[in-house]
Amino acid sequence: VEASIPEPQREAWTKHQVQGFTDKDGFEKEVVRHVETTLARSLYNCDEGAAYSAAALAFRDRLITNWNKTQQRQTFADSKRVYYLSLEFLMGRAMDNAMLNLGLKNVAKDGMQDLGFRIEDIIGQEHDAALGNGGLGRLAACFLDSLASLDYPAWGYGLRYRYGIFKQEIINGYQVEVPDYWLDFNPWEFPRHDVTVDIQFYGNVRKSQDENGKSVAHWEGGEIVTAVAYDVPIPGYATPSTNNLRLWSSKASSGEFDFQKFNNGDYESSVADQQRAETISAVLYPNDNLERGKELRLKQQYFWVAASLHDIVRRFKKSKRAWKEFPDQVAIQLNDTHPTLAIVELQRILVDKENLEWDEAWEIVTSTFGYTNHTVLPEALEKWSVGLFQHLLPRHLQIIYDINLFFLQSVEKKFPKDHDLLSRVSIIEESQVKMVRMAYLAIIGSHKVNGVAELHSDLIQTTIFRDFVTIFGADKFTNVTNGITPRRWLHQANPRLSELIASKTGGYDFLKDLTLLNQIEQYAGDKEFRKEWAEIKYANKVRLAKYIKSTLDVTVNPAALFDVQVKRIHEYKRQQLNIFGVIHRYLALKAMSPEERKKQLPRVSIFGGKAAPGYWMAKQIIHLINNVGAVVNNDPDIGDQLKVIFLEDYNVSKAEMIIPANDISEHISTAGTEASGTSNMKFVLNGGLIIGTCDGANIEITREVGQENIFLFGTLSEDVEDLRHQHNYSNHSIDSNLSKVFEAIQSGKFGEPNDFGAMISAVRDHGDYYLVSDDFESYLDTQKMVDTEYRNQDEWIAKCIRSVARMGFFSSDRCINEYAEGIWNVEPLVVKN
Ligand code: GPW
Repeated sequence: VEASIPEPQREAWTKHQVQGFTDKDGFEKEVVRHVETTLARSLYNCDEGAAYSAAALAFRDRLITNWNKTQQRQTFADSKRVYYLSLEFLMGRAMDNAMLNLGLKNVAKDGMQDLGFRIEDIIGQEHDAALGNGGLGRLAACFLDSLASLDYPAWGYGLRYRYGIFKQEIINGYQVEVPDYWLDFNPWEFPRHDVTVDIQFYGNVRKSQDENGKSVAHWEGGEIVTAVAYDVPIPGYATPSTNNLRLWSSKASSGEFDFQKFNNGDYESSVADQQRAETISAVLYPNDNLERGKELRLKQQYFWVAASLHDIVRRFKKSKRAWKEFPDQVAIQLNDTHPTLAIVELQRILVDKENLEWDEAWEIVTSTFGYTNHTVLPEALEKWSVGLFQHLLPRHLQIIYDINLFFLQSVEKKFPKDHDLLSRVSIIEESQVKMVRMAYLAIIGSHKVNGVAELHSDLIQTTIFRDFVTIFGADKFTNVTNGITPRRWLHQANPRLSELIASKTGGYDFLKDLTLLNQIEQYAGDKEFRKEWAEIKYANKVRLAKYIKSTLDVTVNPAALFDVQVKRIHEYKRQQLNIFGVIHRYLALKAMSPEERKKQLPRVSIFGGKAAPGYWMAKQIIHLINNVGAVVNNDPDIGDQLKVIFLEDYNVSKAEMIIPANDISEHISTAGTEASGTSNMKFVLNGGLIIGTCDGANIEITREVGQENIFLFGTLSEDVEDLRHQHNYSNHSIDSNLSKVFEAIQSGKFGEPNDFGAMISAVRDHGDYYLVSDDFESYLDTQKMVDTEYRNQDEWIAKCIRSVARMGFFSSDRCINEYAEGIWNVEPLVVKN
C-alpha cells in the first residue's frame, strides 16, 4: 500500500499522531476546546445543547482515531470484507452508545459534572438518527454493532436521507405526520466531498462490435446525478475496532451542462436541476412491509446501489488482483430485495466496462451475493414494471432479460417441458403490465438465501420460493435467526439490571458472550436477588410512569401490571386484537360491583407505534386506541384498575426507556405473518414475559426459555389457510365476547361509531383475513392467566430471571457469527490499540 507522505517526512506525523483522551481531565479539555473554538461559545453561554455538541465532538474525535487504525489495518491485511447493503439503518442515538462501547461513560459522566452538567440531560439532547421504519432497519443497526464488536472487517452502505421517518404527533386522537429534519447538527458524520460517484439514469443503449466481433453495449445519454459519501464511525464494544457506515447523498453533477445553463442566464432551470437531483436522497419512504412501486423509490435504489458498488469495485481494483478473486475479497449481503439491482449492476460493470465474458462474470456475481428475505406478505414483495425499468435503466433491463433467459434455459434442461414451472419462476411476470420480480432475481443472483427465524425460513422454502428449492436444491436456502445487540438493549437501556447481572457473573463478559447469562439462573430462587431484581423493575416502571405523566398528564400506578405493545401499526401485527381485548376488560370491570372491581389486578395497557401515512386502517386503529384511552382513563368507576396509554412518536430512544419497564409485552401477529420480530427478544432480555402467538421468533424464544415461561395462544400457522377459506365459503360466526365489544363501539361509547365501521366489518363481514375472531377467545383466556400468575410475584420474578438467563441465543453476535461462517466466509481481524 502506498502512502501519500514520503518516508523521511513521516517522523513528524508519527510524533504528532492523535491519541485521543483516556481520562476525565483529557475529556474536559476536549469539551472546553470544542465549546470555545468549534462552537465559538464560552462558559457564559454554554447551554445543554452546546454542552451536548461539544461532548459529541470530543467523542467523534475519539472515534475517528480508532476508525483510522481500523481502516489502515484492514487495508494492509487485504483480507475479505463484508458489505451490508441496507436502505434503512435505524441507529437511534450515538453518544451513549459510543461512551459505553469505548468504556468511557464514567469518565464523561464525571467530566460533565465538573463542567456543570448531568450526563443524562446531555444524552437527552441528541436527536435520534431515524433512517429506518422498524424491525428491518433496527436489525441493520444491531448488525453493525455486532460486526464491529466481533472485529469483522465490514462496511454498511445506505442512503443519507435528509428526512428520516416522520415524527408522529397525536392530535385529537389522530396521527399527524411532521417532517424529521435531523441534519441541522449531526456531529456523527464525516462528509467526504472528495469521494463522489456519478450515477447515470435514463438514456438509451447502443450496440457495437469490438475487433473480435463481440457485441458491446454502450449506455448513453440520459442524466447524471452525483453521489457524495458521508461516513459514520461504528465503534465496537470493548475493542478498538471501528467500522464504517457510508451513506450517500445526492447532488447535481457539476458537469459543464449546468454551468452552461447558468452562464446563459437560465438560472431558474439550473436551480431546478439541482433540486431534482437532491430529491433522490431527500426522504425515507415511510412504509413498513409494503412496496408501492414509485419511480423515485427505484431511483433511490439504483443511486445507492450503483454508488456503493462503484466504491467496492474501486477498492478491489487497488489490490491489483484478478477478477476471479473478487468473491474471495468481497461478500455483499442484500438486506431484503431493496438492493437487488446490485446483482445487475455488478454484472454490467464486469461485462460492459471490464470486458469479462458473461459466464465468467456471472460466476463472480453469484459467488459474491447473499440475500436475506424478511417477509412473506404479498404486498411487501417488490415488483417493478418493465416499462419503468426500460425508461429509467434501459441497460439493466436488457441484462435482467439475459439473466432470465439463461436461467430459464437451465431450468428447461433440468425439467424439460414443464412450461408451468418456467412461467412460475420467470423473473418477468407475464401479467397485463409486465413486472420484474425482484425476489426471484435476488435468489437467482445469490449463492445463499436466508430467512430470519426458523418458522419463516421453513415457510419461504415451502411456499413463496418452493420452486426455487426444487431447482437449486435445499442447500442454497438456510435460516439465520435474528438477534439483538445486548450492548444497547441491556447495558445501555437498563444499566441497573446490567450491573446486577455483572455482580453475579464476575463482570461484564456477558455483554460479549451472552450465553454467560445462564449463570444467573441459580439465583431465581434467591430471595435477596429477587428483591433487587424487583426493585430495578419497579424503578424502570416509575421512570416510565413519570414520562407518561409529563407527556399525557395521565397518572398510572407503577405497581400495576404494565402490558406493552410498541411496534409499527399493522393489521397483521393485530393491535386491533389488543384494543378489542382492552375494551372487553373495560366492559367487564364496568359490570362488576365496586367491591369486586377492587379485587381485580390493576393493569396499564401501553401502545405505541407509527402508521404509514397512506395506511388508512392503521390510522383508524390508532384513533380507536386513543378514544378508548380518553374514556377509560377518565372514568371514575375505573380508577387505577385500568389505564390505556398511547405513547406518541415511538422511536429507538423511547424504546430504550419503555422496554425495561414491561411486565408483559404483546407479539400477537397472525401465525405465519411476522417473519421474526426482534422487540420480543428485547422485552424478555429486560425481564418481562411475552403474551404471543406461535409466530416468528416467538417459537424459538419458547424453545429457549421453556413453555412455562411464555403465554402462547391462538391459531397455528398450518391452520391459517383453512380458516381463511372457511371464513369466505361458510358462515363465519363471531365470538360473543367480541360481538359485545363491537356493540359497545357501535353504541358510540368510544366516539363516532362510523369511524370504526370498517375495522369491525373487516372482521365480521369481509373474511377476517387476520383471524381476529378466531383468536379472540384464547387471547382473553390467556390474559386471564397472566392476571392470575402476576399475583404471585415471587414466582413471576423467578420466571423472569430464568427467562433472562436463557436468552443468550438471541444476541446479534451469535447471528453475525452464523452469517460470517455460513454465508460470507469471513474471519475477524483484530486491531491492536
Ligand atoms: F417487508 N420487516 C420490516 F420484509 O421491518 F421488507 N420492514 C419491512 O419492510 C420488511 C420486514 C420487509 C421486518 C419484519 O416484519 C420482522 O418480522 C423482522 O423481525 C424484521 O424485518 C427483521 O428481520
